[in-house]
Amino acid sequence: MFESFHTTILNPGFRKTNKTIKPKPMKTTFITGLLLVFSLQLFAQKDTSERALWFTDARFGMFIHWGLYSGAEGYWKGEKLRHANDYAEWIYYRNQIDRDEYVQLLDRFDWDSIDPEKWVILAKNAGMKYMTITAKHHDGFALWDSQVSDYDLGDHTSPKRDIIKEMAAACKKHGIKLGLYYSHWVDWEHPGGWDHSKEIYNISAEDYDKYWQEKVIPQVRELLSNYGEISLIWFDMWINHSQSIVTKEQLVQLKTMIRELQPACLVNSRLGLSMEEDPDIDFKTLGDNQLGSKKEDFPWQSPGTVAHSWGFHSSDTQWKSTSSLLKALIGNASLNGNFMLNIGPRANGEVPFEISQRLLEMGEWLKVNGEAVYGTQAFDLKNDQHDWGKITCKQEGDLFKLYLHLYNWPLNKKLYLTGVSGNPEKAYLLADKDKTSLKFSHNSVYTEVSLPNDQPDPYVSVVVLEYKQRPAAVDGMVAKTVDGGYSLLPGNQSPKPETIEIVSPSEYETIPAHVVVSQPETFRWKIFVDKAGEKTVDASYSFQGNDAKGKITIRTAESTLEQNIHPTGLTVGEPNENWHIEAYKSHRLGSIYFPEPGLYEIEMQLQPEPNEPVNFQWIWIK
Ligand code: FHN
Repeated sequence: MFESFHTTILNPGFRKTNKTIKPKPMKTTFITGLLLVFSLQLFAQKDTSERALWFTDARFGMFIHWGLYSGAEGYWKGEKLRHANDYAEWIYYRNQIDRDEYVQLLDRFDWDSIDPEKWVILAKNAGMKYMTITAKHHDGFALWDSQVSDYDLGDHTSPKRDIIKEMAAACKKHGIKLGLYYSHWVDWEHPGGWDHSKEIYNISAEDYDKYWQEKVIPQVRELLSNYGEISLIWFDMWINHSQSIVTKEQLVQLKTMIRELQPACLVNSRLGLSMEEDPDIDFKTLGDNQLGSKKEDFPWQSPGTVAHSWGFHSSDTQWKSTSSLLKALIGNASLNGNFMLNIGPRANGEVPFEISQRLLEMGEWLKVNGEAVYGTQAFDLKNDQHDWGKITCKQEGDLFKLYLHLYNWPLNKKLYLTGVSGNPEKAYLLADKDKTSLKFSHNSVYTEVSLPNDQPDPYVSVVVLEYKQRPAAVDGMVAKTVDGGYSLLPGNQSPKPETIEIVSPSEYETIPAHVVVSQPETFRWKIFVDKAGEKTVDASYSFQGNDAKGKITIRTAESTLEQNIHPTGLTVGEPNENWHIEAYKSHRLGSIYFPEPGLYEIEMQLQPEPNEPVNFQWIWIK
């Protein structure tokens, strides 16, 4: 028999205001004879400053890499950019271009057709709420009429063009927030700026400070003084200041000036100060194209590209699909994150068709389903809890909504939600303007929704569950999968073991994630069984002994299954390559009868013989 079954119920991430709300008192409930301890805590996106609230609500923004490099399109004097990582905006440095010759790329710009308002309209139609343009990238060339440098658009166009001014006007007209990218650390044109050749030739702190004081500080001052409201300033240093020539004092000087000039302007962590080091940083920027993997309570963002290169590159064909871009946005939103998607327009201002097509498709989807993205929060279930997709949530007055983003329409037209207590009032498809009720049932921590035959949206469809009371996330449940089983893994045990060493997949993932069990060990999981009945139990492992040895035992409150651990031998990892790997095989252990619907604890004991370890992969119950 098992002892009490303790489950922590976490409050989902609904945010109404950014005030701290006191947790409700503990409440105890009995379900099918098992004791549940409900402990409510607030898990909203609470570490968001007042000035960043618009940012966490916006979720989706446009990034624009456009500058002199856009005229090169990845080639200089007939030669392709000298790096396998073809970032077109790096051509100045990679191909060792002369500072003044590089400006001749402006000859390729068609100023009659360049119109930043078109980019703003595209962003709007794509459902983006803000834009960040490269005011100055690493090449040091300013896209505005800068008075502190002659390496700028004002000095090289006639009549003078000022792209930042044009962007600011267009953003204001269309209600889009404007952000500016400014490369502060790296500047290839200024003799005192940092370029990576200085790892060889060095540069004095005095020279670098000269660059800082005569270019960075006055240019950022110009940007924040002459163009109205700048909603964010996006710096781009991908190492910590301690590893670089920039000093913390210089970074703080810059940030202090920004706070004085525009107190509401957000500053990202790529300034070179992490949010841990300086809590005054407004949001964390992850790596390029790096998506979130866990819920955070502070604001964060992934910069992503539609293609591979950030600036336009004529031989770049690595277009990401609309579906993967949309899932990047939804996935990040489901973890309280933002997604800023980059476009690289050409030198005539044109946005490549492959980019605009994808953006407009995302915009179409957001027109119907934007409610499930904008202003939503993460819900406190594990990122990979359900195999059908992701969850976001929102509070509207007294109404609580869960948005279930279905990445794949279930073949049996049933949606299984495991780990949410609270009975929904209503279920409907977000694509259905009439909000026609979908049939659903709810029991304890399990909700099942009956879906129509056809998926209503392209890419992802959203089912809304409405609650009169805040639904709570139940920590540690193994969800029912789309095909009606339970996948019990070393990593989804409950309670979580204090230490567990999961060996990551290796050999091109032909060897799956597993744990090496060398002495008797117990594993525990929690599942919710929605119908009484018998279920089969399989175990997958690799065992390299010569004959059946040791024991694997599965127990529920009512039943026990026991079997020897069988040898699984080797298999061929890659045909014709003499590359042999341990075989992981599934073994039927038997069947277990679940006498009534309810929460069950499953316990597994693995008892290998001394010096004969078994590599355990999973238990499958169905
Ligand atoms: O070097 C830049 C690169 O050109 C591009 O601007 C990206 C955008 O996040 N940032 C740097 C690399 O991380």
